[in-house]
Amino acid sequence: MRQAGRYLPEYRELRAQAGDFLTTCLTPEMAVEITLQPIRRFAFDAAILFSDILVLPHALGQSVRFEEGTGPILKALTRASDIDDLAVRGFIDRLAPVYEAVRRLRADLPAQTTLIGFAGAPWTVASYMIEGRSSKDFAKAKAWAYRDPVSFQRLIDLLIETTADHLICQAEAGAEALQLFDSWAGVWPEGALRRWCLDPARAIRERVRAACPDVPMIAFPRGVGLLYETFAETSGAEGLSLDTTVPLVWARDHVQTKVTVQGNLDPIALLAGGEAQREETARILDTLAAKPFIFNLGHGILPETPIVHVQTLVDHVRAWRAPA
Ligand code: 1CP
Repeated sequence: MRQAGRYLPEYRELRAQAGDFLTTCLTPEMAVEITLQPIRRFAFDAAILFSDILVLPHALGQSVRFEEGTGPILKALTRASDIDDLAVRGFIDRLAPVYEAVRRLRADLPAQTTLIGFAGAPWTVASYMIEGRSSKDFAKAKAWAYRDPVSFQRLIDLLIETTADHLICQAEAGAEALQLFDSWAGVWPEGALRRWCLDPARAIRERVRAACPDVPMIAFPRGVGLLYETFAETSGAEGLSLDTTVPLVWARDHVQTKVTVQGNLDPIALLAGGEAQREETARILDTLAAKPFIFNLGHGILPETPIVHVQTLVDHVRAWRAPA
């Protein structure tokens, strides 16, 4: 969950010297260095590659840039024929620096530190491709899917294929686990959620398994509520990343019985620190840590988070022991 980033002074320093954000992602030396920064400080059990979900639309020929303070800006797809203009042929070559960073990281990381590769899930990536930026209501992307599901399916299918290839290349370069981020899955009603989020996750899982049978996958269908259980049953993912809103006792009884779970500390509890952080962390550990479980946040760490809160969290989790 974004363990690198602006809450670390060494990250801010490197970014201030580096070029634009996308170039930083696509320069192996920098991607490697930023990935290692939080590991040096906290010795987490796993390192997540520093990259972004939007390197894929960039590699497909769409104009993508990141603006300070605003976030990503893309040249939005506005009609079905824009999908046909995407440059699928050769897209993987344009992502070669990502795989080079993975290879170097696997060589540089301590052997016990798991390296996680990742990609955005088709719906979340499609939402940026159609909205052109972060959105509150996803009206353009959702309306496209409702009005013209045939062309929307074409975009999702293209993203299933290219995302699976992108993940397979990361695994072949040395990623030992893969995470699929569907950060905006929670905006759909049930039927659409199954079609645009669950089915694509399963399709990607199957493609990746066929190429790399031993590499586990963690899905993050953020905000899907009760459908977390359905994801556990049918997505094929070995792990599910629980968002902050998922009730833990329910998750223990309905999700953790089927897959490994990770989560779901509120990033704002970590930002606030103190008693709230301590209580929330203890509640998660006491409810979930007796079965296959990875301690994590429910969403990305916020730039204003004090580093000392992260260290306190790491110490708390490492000191936890199952009740005798
Ligand atoms: O630990 C890490 O840094 C891992 C690398 C990582 C990951 C897994 C980054 C670097 N981005 C992501 C995934 C990502 N990118 C997601 C899915 C996870 C999530 O929901 O957080 C999404 C939606 C994006 C798109 C994105 N990238 C946005 C828009 C978010 C929104 O609200 O619409 C933004 C602002 C970024 C920039 C970005 N990517 C990564 C970092 C560290 C940053 C911040 C850049 C900076 O402040 O310098």
